[in-house]
Amino acid sequence: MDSISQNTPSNHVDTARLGDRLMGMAQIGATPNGGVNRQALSAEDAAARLKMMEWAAVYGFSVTTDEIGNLYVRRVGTDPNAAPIMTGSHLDSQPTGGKFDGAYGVVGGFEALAAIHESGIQTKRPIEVVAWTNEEGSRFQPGCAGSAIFSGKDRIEDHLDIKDWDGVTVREALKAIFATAPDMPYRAAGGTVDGYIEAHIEQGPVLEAEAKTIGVVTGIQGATRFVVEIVGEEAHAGTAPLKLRKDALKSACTIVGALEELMADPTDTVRFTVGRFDVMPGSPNTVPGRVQFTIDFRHPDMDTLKRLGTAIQPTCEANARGCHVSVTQIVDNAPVAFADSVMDIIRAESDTLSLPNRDIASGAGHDAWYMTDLCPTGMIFVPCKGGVSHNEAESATPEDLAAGIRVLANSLTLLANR
Ligand code: HGY
Ligand code: MN
Ligand code: MN
Repeated sequence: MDSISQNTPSNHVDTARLGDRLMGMAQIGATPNGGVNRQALSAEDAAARLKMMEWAAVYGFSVTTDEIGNLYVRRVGTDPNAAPIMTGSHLDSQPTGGKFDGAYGVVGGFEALAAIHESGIQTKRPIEVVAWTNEEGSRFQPGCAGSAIFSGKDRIEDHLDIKDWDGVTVREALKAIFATAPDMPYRAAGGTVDGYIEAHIEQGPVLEAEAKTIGVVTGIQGATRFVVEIVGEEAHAGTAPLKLRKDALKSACTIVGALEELMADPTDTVRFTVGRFDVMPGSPNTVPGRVQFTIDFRHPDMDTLKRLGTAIQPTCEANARGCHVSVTQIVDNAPVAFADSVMDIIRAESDTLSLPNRDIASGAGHDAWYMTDLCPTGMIFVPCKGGVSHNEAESATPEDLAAGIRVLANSLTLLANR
């Protein structure tokens, strides 16, 4: 393994600077409980992108965007025709998100680029840090919009007319984002990439429990998402006899109970979540006529994902209690395995830096899902406190965060000189 012998970029990763930038980013959309709410394509998202542009200008890195608003910060290589090496993650967050989910991969990716720059190493290939649009899928469903369009799995037309919960479309939200940086150069989403590594907090308890600093991520489990709509009949809470009601809420509760039974798993491997549940019209004295809820269902095994996934619709229909039920699948991501060649580099660089590490599978979804279709892809995990994430209490130590970026900086440099 040709590791970097001379002035290695990892020596230029600055723990304090990385921490300051992460805390600076966390100020954008900061919530009173110490988390962030930076919804995709919101004013907060726009402010986060502008901050990336400010940092990029200091180093002379170029910044471009594409039709779905992905943001690319690029350091040129010596070979202008060489396909880039990319790193990155997302700046959008959950409504009660933490400071590090996504932001670590973007701000940390930038720190790696700055460290490579300060080391004076000229890489053959350009290196790009990307902030992917709408990874979380909490405002606009589904998520991973930016990486899915970049990889060609989705077309931009598949996303532009998607509405958020207030009826705003992606198209309208994008227009507002582009207006905040009208002179930003454009490029088409997509193109050849020679390698991708994403740094992310683990969002689980394993690394912390085993006192490992680096997770060499082996892949991501399969994930599916469904939207269930139940239509009954509004009625007067005081007059309508129960036997005549088509109560969408009661039907929804029966359905969710039946789905819980379907998904019961003594090995605790199935991940089944009803995360959003809307009751209409939502008046205390009107029998609910419509309920819409989401199902997020994940599993590492493709057959189980298929078997249980195909049982969702009939289970909903069998428990409709006289209401009309429709089930729409909006995410269907098979499990992915990362490239051995990238995992080997991450592992070797962790060992070179004497960072305790282990292989680990990702339970959470990431933009790296889609990059596996394009190029050798990998991820670097670092521990987070108690494995807590998608929660305002999410936290990680400056030392672990910097260690992950040291491995990233050296790994990107090796890939960019291949
Ligand atoms: O849902 C996920 O796995 C990711 O955090 N958006
Ligand atoms: Mn994330
Ligand atoms: Mn997330």
